[in-house]
Amino acid sequence: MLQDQDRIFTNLYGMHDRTLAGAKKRGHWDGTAGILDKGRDWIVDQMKASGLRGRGGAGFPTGLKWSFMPKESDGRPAYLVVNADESEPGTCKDREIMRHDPHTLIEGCLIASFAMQAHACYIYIRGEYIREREALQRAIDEAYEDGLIGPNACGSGYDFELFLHHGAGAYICGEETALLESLEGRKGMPRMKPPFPAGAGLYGCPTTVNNVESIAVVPTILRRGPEWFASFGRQNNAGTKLFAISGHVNRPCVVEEAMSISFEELIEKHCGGIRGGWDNLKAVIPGGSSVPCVRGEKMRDAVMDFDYLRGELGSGLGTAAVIVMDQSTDIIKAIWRLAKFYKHESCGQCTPCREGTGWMMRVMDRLVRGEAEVEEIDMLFDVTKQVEGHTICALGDAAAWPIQGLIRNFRDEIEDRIKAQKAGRVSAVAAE
Ligand code: L3W
Ligand code: SF4
Repeated sequence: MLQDQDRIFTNLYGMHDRTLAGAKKRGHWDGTAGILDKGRDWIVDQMKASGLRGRGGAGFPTGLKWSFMPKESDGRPAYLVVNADESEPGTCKDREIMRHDPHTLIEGCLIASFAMQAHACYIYIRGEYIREREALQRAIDEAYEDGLIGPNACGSGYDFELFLHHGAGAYICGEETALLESLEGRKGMPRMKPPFPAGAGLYGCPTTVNNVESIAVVPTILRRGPEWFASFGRQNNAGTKLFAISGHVNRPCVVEEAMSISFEELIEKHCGGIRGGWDNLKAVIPGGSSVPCVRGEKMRDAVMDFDYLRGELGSGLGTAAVIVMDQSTDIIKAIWRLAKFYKHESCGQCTPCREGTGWMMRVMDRLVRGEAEVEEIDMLFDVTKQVEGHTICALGDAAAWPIQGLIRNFRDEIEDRIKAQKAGRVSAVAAE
């Protein structure tokens, strides 16, 4: 288990003063100009050596992403955009950073922007996060007043502007190119990739989009060294990580832990165990709503990292939003609810997603009631395969994978419900 002295987010629970004075007492903004003095190549190399993989869901190596930015300016400005549009169901980790440790994020924005020679950075925050944007804006104002950001940031000679932009409630704006469209004032619709944002991003200029947590850990990695960060977790899954644990545990929480901790240890140490005990565990979605659910008995010994959850369990770490469901859960209805969510949030610009999410939701609707034919289970699986990989952005995959996980892991339960319905034994499991 991670020791207290190894935590990056020391104010995760809001126990300490979140103002600039409090942040400085905890070591933030200490020697920032000295870090910038070491140069952009040094910073990028340190980030590569740390092994940090993006914390927004995809796990793309952060240092490598930064290295895609042009070395020499071709006259276009470069931008850093921080994705704070945290909307993945079950996910509320970035919210805690912005509420309680905003200066960690702001300092990270300066250092990361400098490493990519971006003189402007935009934080795009989820529209519903009203208290968080107030807390963050206060902290940004404090940093400006103290000369930490703005012209000659931290006395480094580097000019740096930081802007907070509010989203308006669309999940799709968390997709990086839809976010850029929205930031430019247009409807949030994903762009085709390539070009990736590093080639043509905000206003057609070189841009890096990173998740809040990815940026907020940067100052500590550079102060304590990449070896320190890489000493947590298994190879290729380095670092400490925020886990947001919700559902049927005794104490839901957001906690920082070492990557690759076992699921059992995570739940026992921080959540007081599964509600009703381990025998009562039915299913877990280990990485936010976009990854497939896993049967409870396979999760107990699971290693909570990118490679294990994908390679061994066919699921994923995603945003590390761990949704725990006990035996009282109607798992078909739970996944139906996600299908409804993705249908609602599809931007509609590509046919497999626009039509497929509707199809999937309507079949799920019948499965919840047990009113389908058993053959429709395979048909639904086929539809998910028609959507997966055939869309402009990852929302199509995200809509398909939970249903695939349901069919792979709980086919028996779906069939039982259909049989029970035919025998007139289904209680009213209304899909409202
Ligand atoms: C340059 C290349 N850049 C990839 C960059 C790319 C992006 C990053 C990852 O989806 C996932 C999704 C959700 N040259 C590059 C390159 N990049 N190849 O690397 O890219 P990608 O395409 O693997 O993923 P993505 O489009 O970023 C993110 C899943 O996360 N998810 C949902 C997340 C929701 C939140 C939230 O609410 N905060 O994060 C959870 O699992 O389904 O699969 O920057 O440009 N050759
Ligand atoms: Fe829009 Fe869905 Fe296509 Fe993404 S996959 S661009 S959300 S229609």
